[in-house]
Amino acid sequence: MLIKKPDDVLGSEITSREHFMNRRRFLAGTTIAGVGGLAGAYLLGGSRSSSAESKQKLVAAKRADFSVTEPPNSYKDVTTYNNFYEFGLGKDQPAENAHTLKTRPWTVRIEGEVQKPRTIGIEELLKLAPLEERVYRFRCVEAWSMVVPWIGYSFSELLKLVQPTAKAKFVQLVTLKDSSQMPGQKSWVLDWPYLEGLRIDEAMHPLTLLCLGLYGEVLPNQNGAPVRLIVPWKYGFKSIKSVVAIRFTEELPTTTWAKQGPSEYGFYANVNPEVDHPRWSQASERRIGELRRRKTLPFNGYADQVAKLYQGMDLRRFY
Ligand SMILES: Nc1nc2c(c(=O)[nH]1)N[C@H]1C(S)=C(S)[C@@H](COP(=O)(O)O)O[C@H]1N2
Ligand SMILES: [Mo]
Repeated sequence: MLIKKPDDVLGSEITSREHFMNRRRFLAGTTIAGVGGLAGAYLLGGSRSSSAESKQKLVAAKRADFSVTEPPNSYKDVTTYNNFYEFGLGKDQPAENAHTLKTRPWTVRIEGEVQKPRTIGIEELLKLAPLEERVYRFRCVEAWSMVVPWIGYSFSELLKLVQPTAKAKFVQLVTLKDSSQMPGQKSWVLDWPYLEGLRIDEAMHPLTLLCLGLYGEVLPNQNGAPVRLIVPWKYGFKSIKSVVAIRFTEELPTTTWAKQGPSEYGFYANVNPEVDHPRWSQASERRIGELRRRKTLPFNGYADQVAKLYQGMDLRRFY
């Protein structure tokens, strides 16, 4: 079952859940009426206006084995409380400002240590593998969290496509750099473009999501349209938005936050309640929409699936 009602659910979350269930019912209906035997994902079309009602819908099969049963945050929470410094530092600024981002046409360059380097368009990415809905916990390094019904497929589908060479030990991802579309890049807040990276085994882990949508539709611009990464056991800053390049490398790649504040933000950034940020505790978190704080879980609750990737590593040193 998708959702179990814990006693600490707030009114806003109950509303969001109804909204979510209605949406799912709507999508299930269109599947039967519209496409019959077409397996996996397809697109319903729709206009490219920024209003929530007219966003391109995505149909995705629920991936229950990869989903938490906690209630998702409301669509409003997920799309108005954001971190996306390319559009300002305030949580409400991405929703206000990200309409200047043009998400069509869009291509992603896949290069470096791969046998088949290539550039792939967003329409092809949307069809590369069946879309799945995965309800993940999402934990920001600033000690707030959400639960989000993302849509996408395992990042490893891309690895199958380009076939990394034996030298590929890491992967670096790069956000668009264009200050005419991303006005925040006019100020030197970060060293643009935003860069992130993973070890190749982390990138291959099935939980690592190439994310193309949320709540039954393509990603809103403020959430990193048209394509981003979601790594649910790591702090949110690893989940890089609006990706234009993916590079396979032999050496550990540069990442924006590790460069910005190496004593505060490590390359691994695994959620770890036992390793505090130098300026605040990571032992607990505020779930957006809730009053009581929750205890933060090791690897954000995904330890059973991912702890083995880090066996023998000192996670205080490799934070
Ligand atoms: N390009 C880019 N990606 C980014 C960020 C950013 O500022 N720029 N912020 C990161 C941080 S700190 C978080 S918590 C998440 C927020 O994702 P959300 O707004 O969809 O919740 O995006 C991450 N990816
Ligand atoms: Mo974050």
